[in-house]
Amino acid sequence: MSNQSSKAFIALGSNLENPVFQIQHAFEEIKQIPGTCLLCHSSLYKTAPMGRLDQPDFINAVALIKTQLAPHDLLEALLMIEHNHGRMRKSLNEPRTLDLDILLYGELQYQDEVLTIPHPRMAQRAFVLKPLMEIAPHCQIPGYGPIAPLLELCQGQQLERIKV
Ligand code: PH2
Ligand code: MG
Ligand code: MG
Repeated sequence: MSNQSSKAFIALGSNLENPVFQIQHAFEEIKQIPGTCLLCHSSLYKTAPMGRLDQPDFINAVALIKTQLAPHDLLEALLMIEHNHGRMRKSLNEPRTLDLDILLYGELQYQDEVLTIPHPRMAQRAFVLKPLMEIAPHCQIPGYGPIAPLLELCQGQQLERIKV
């Protein structure tokens, strides 16, 4: 753990076993990650599935954290939370109790076998960009630029902010 901290954005998604509860519980668990504080999170959004369409709607949100963990240590902590939520991995894009993805980590651009930052599909997904817009409207995605015009290009994607 470093004594410097970085800001990072995390995407949360769930479409199994009371998704609203899964996401709210995940916020609490993110607060418990060592060397990490949850600065804020977006509202919850009900979103139509992308990729594989024959699955339930998702609940999605985005969180902003400040962390002393390096990206791979943060990833490990997030995978542990997914595991605690009973996440099973049988096939790609299957329904899930909880998905936690690192979207951005400071200004970092990085890629290896397990981790790509910025998240490689975030710039095309309204279910990421809309909650991100809510908490960080002026945020820029390294390599892509500001998020508002990217969100404009996602017009057809259905999502609805929910009150809980
Ligand atoms: N996650 C995916 C694939 N498709 N669709 C929605 N609406 N929300 C998601 O979180 C999501 C998805 C793979 O991680
Ligand atoms: Mg994902
Ligand atoms: Mg994931």
